[in-house]
Amino acid sequence: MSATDSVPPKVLLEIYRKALLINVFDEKMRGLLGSGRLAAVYYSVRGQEVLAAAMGVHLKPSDYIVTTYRGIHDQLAKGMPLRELCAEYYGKATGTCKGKGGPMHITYPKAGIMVTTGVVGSGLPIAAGLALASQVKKDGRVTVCNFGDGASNIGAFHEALNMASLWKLPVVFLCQNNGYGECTKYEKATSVAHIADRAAAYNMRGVTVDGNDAEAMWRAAGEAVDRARSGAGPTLLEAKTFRFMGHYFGDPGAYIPKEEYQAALTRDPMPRCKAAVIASGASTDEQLATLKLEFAEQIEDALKFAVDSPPPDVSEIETDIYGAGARA
Ligand SMILES: Cc1ncc(C[n+]2csc(CCOP(=O)(O)OP(=O)(O)O)c2C)c(N)n1
Ligand SMILES: [Mg+2]
Repeated sequence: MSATDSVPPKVLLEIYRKALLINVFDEKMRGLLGSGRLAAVYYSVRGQEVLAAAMGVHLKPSDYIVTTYRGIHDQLAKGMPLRELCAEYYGKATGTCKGKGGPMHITYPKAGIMVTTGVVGSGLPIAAGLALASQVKKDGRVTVCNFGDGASNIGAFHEALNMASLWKLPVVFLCQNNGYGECTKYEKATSVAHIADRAAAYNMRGVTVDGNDAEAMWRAAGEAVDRARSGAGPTLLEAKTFRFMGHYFGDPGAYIPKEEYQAALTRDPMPRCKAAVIASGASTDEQLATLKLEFAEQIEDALKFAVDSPPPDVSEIETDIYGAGARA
């Protein structure tokens, strides 16, 4: 992968497929929450679909990801099965964590989804640890650590980047800079214009990219993953993006100036990516509309599976919660 490579039409379509699944899933979740059919905490990924998809196409099933509460885009792009994902949201025994983790802790090692955490910044040292394990075991895996712009102000970010750089760990730190940490605008909380500028402090490669541009994101993600896999060390990759739905489900986002929101809408990655796919000749408007219906059906199936599944048995209350011997 080099900085001048252009995305093959088939790959562009694969990116859009992943992004569309994420987009349809996100919309469905918001519908369920709004109508009271699901009671859960939910952090919409609307606006961040394409960057996750463009990273996802570079990853092997055996590669690892770490993500946050705002993580369904990263999880679905990595290959999370819909049924287990939905079941975990409903707290059912068939969920990714047997219904005991919930939305904030989606973890599915079978697809390399190693940790989802609600503690801001806490994923970075864990990702460095996973990458260190891969380096020691020489298993060829790459770890991608997803986090927000706000997380880059947490101490753990700096500790993890320092170690990862020093030890040339096979990890990509993907900062999804959506312009806000909760209700606080980026500029009010962060001292640098670009998060990627912070890489210099750790002698690390830092790259800023338009995360809403499928091709640019695909290229930057590919370069970072290739470098990590080849032993050239980590990258701090900053994808500039925007979240359209507020911090949590129910947040009206009144602190976002109207003009800023309108300007962001003109850069919405979904229509941009769709137009690029159609222009590339890889698909048509009609085919993509059919695909959307197929995804909606798959999601309905997964939701039915979740609703019909049993809750965890009370006898399981301490199973998988404490380490062996922790209660002895
Ligand atoms: C250590 C810690 N401090 C504060 C919080 C409360 N909190 C939850 S999300 C959030 C904002 C994080 O913003 P960012 O990293 O930009 O991620 P985004 O939500 O925009 O994806 C904060 C402060 C937390 N969960 N953990
Ligand atoms: Mg943010």
